Amino acid sequence: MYEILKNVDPQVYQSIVHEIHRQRDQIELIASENFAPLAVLAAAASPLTNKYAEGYPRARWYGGCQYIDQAEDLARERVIKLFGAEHANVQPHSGTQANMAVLLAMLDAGDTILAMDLACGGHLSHGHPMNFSGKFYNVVSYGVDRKTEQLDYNEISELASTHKPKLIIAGASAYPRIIDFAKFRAIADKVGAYLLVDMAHFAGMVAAGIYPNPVEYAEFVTSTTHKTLRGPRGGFILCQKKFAKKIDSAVFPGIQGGPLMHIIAAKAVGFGLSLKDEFKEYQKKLVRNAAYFADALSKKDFRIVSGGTDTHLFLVDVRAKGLTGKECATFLEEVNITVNKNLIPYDPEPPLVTSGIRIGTPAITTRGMGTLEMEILAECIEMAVCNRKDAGKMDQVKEKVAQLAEKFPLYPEIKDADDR
Ligand code: DSN
Repeated sequence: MYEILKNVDPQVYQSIVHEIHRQRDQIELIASENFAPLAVLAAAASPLTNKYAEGYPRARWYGGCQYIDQAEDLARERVIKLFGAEHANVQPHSGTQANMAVLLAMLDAGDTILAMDLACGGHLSHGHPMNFSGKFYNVVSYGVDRKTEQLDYNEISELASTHKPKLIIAGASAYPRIIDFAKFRAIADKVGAYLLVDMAHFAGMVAAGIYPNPVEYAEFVTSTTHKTLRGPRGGFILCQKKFAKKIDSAVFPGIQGGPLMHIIAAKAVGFGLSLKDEFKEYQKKLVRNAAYFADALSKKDFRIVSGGTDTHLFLVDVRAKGLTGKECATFLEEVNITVNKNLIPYDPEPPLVTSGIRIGTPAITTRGMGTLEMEILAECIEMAVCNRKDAGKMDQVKEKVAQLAEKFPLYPEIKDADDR
């Protein structure tokens, strides 16, 4: 598959081959990652990358767009069908750019937004002071209840009444519970605010009908395509028809130039696959795996933030094991288990240290793992954490992880990556 690259650019070829092997050999527990199907990779690597297509189907600035128009039409039609939306823009290069476009379309600089604090599970583009969203707008943050570690809708309602935001953002990057969109809608209506739901993390579950559909509640819904949705890396926006023009103009020419047509074609392929019954089964399985995994770790005295999960991810407070999140992630990487360190709510540690790790099941479920493997992985994590200074025991965990990786091969069709 990469034979041509091997001859033309052996250095980049090596980097790709090593990364394919890393993905095959490690157990990927980063909640925002997944393994895109080969058909998605094929579209993403196609000559559509060559085409400039500023504008939208049948209204482009360039000639020769008849075939890439078909790809963008397919992506839009499929994502509209998948989520029951009125309008879709599939051009945002990422989730952050999808959010940026909605804020640009609907707000003036200095307007107030109410959004979840990154430190409690929110996202950088929801108003972090170092992000455009925190620099251009007046941001009021909500967190989670200190005791339950879950959203406190009364607090959100009070903050909305006090600060009268023009737009409220619901959605998170590290919140394991189902978000009550009806409550957010009622709060937004009470203060006359727009509601934006960023469903990047749980979009796959929404598509499968096992998580409430934010399209029924919010004027704007943004997402990425590569997390639970298992498409190529990218973003999209869904909105009510009456906002379509504003949103489309905010994406182009507002914040982006030429769309990435190869990625839009790959999004179309991903959305097509998400419409199939197998995808629904996959989503049910990854939620079951996450619940089982969290429970298995909790039985080994790991504290699970908020007591569990309803979704594809959960947070583990690792302080009781005498570790910071950063140390825990490092020890796990030594045995080929990949996680990210993550702040837990009201974390006393700074963001580069943290007291927790975030674990997600999208990628391992794509590899075919089920509840039995969740039990094995929980054992591996406990063994690595408890025996981190014992090289012999760490080798044993590494071996167990290697057996698991071998049992669930990744991209076996990519043959020439075998010579490292
Ligand atoms: N959404 C972030 C994550 O969950 O990893 C990346 O921006």
